[in-house]
Amino acid sequence: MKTHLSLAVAALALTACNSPADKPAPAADATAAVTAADAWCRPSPNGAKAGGCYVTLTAATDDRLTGGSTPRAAELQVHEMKTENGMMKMAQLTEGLPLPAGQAVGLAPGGNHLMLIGLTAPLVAGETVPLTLKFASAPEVTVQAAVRQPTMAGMDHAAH
Ligand SMILES: [Cu+2]
Repeated sequence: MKTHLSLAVAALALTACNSPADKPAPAADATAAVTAADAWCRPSPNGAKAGGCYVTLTAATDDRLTGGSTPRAAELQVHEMKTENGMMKMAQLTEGLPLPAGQAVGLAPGGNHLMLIGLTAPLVAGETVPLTLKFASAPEVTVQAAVRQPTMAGMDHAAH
């Protein structure tokens, strides 16, 4: 019994020694940065506990938008819209939203968006909401999002 045990330990030690120790180190890039433009939020309907915000992000190096925070809500999540059985549903992007280097990634109504969950007060058109966005590599960015109605073509007709 004792012999078997020590053999097993020896085998384990050998395995550990043989495992590749030359894993590539993560690229420590000091230039990792994300610029945020055109941040805005939709006014939240009366009594709604959640609100949608949108922004255009451009990362200097490959990165991911992982989440964020705002003093206006308990949580700020990154959501995607997907169609399931003909129904539009939204889901949290738990792995974050990929931001390829140098490419402007737009979050917009009907697509990826920032979800404010547990609003402290309704988002009212005309006010400004600070949003702090967090990334996998780049330092966090705080933007001032203007609360306004969407200005998409066709919106006037939708109001009829
Ligand atoms: Cu959402």
